[in-house]
Amino acid sequence: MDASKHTEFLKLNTTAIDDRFWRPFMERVRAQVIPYQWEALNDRVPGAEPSYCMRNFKLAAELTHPELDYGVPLNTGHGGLVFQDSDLAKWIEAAAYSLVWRPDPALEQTLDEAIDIICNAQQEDGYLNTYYIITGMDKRFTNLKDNHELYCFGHFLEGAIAYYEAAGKRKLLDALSRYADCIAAHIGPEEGKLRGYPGHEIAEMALARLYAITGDEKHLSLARYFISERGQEPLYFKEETLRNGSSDFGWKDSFFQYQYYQAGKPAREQRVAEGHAVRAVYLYAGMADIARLTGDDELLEACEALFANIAQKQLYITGAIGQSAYGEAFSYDYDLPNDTVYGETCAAIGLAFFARRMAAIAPKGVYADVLERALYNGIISGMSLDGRSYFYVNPLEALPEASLKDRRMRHVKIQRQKWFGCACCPPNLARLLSSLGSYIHSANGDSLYTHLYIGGKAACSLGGRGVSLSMETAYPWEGQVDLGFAVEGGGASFTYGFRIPGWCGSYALTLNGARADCAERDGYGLITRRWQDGDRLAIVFDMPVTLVESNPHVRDNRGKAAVTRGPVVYCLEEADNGGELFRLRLGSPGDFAARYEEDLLEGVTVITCTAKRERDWPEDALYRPASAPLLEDKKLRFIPYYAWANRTPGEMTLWIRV
Ligand code: FUB
Ligand code: ZN
Repeated sequence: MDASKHTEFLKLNTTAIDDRFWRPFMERVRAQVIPYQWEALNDRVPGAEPSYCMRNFKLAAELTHPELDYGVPLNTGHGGLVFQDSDLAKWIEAAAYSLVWRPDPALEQTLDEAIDIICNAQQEDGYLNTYYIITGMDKRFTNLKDNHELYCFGHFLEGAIAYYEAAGKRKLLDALSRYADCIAAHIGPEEGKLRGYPGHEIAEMALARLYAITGDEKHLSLARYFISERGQEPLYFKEETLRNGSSDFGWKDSFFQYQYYQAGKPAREQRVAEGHAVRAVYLYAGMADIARLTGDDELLEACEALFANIAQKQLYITGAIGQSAYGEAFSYDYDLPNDTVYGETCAAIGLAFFARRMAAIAPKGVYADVLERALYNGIISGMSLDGRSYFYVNPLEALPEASLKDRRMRHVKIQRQKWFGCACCPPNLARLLSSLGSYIHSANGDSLYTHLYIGGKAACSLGGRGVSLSMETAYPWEGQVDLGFAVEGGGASFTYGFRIPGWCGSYALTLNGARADCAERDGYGLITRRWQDGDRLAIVFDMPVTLVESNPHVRDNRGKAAVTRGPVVYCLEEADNGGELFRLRLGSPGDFAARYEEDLLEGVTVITCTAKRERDWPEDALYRPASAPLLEDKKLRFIPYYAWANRTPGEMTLWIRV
């Protein structure tokens, strides 16, 4: 591994987003989503399924400290799912990031009060999980496979780190460090401990982040242990299941036995993404962290292979992953059905975590290309444009009647939902969007890379000098990016690398008003020079409408194309184009026109063209001898995929016959 190429993404507090496209999303999260989710966590949303989340913590605190009275009767049980705690953890994380973006003393006070309650629930030995505190501590750590204890720990640790970094307050971080010690006292390779690991990964990447703060080897080694032990024989999950009285999972040879948990093989031997998609990409992100921190080449090789498997064989054009509703899981290479797809919002978010970590290890365009694809399409499709409703499943083709009447399509909704019994996606979206500033640039002292084109400012140290970079752009609607360099002391020598998006066929560079050239490596344009204070670099990426086809192995897309422009993937909706979208046929890309419409869907570039539509048959038959179809002209209006289902509910399709 070439550690000299490693970079660190610039942290949230050294970047400031000021971007026409992203600011409304972040503002929605700050002004709508975070307050709404706080109400949901407190069971104060009329008509929504109760979350029980804060109630569980209050009850756990009362049970831990009998002198406390939060008004929850002691004889009530734990409410909601076994991993309900994670919803609060994600909310804390999102709220913390949003404080960096917009300080808010009232929100900070709400956080402090919630943290007091959480810490009051903590046990003497550091343990902190409301499900077991309420239902019986004797059962803790007995079902690591399914009961999400280490998952909730991981999410809480991420939340605690975010709040520490945002507000400089350590209370929750200290509580979680104690919880990490408690876990390490029970689980690990040493004699007398459980040789377990998380049934749902995330603790690995959270511990890597904790290690970055504490520098304490024990945090790194717990994370590394979790990764190294996974899938080793004797298989912990099998032994645990037998101990719990089930006969080897009940379903011998079933998919759920090992692969679902990415435990079919040791992590370093894994090459194909499999099992529950969110679990999988969270694991791979953690593996990438540990590979980077420990210089573990074997682990890196596994990460590279897993990333390539996803990007080349199991990735939807929208950045969605997890083809199968059964197990919310990966299925197999080139299986990319558009209507029955699962494509959980959390899975696309997890893929962004993985891609960002791989881009930090080695700036290669393929990583940030995937990050960008997921961000502009299959991630933000998860939230309505008013920030009040969410998709859990993100189909690429939707038919209202099928969602209503076909059981195989029951998971596919054509309207976003207000909340979910299993509400993993909305707070995940909130934490990603409010931390977007930390996905844009990475640096390593003598190089600065821009991975995403998002307007705003960033600061770091390069060539021994403080450098601040400003970026102005109307991306993703326009391909022009204007960069301004402010360099302390007048100048500094360093390499500036900008990603040449995979979708871009040609681009032009201007440095201080004069045409410029650059070296190209691994999908980045590189300019090494002595940068002067006030230097300006302009990049113009050509952004034509492009018809994209998929690899011939992808059976569901044969004879079809998707319309894209820049990083944005487009779709057709019934609201613009009428129903039975499957009857349409596209013409050549030359027919397409792109136009920005300020008043549509909060401002989007739409694409129009004249296509063909199959006419009705004169006869009332289901079949007839094949003949040349009768076609009529049909004007089409494409909208960005992420913005679908924000108007009258109806059909949607992304892949269209050509
Ligand atoms: O199991 C916790 C979360 O709930 C997963 O990440 C999601 O896929 C959902 O199943
Ligand atoms: Zn989810």
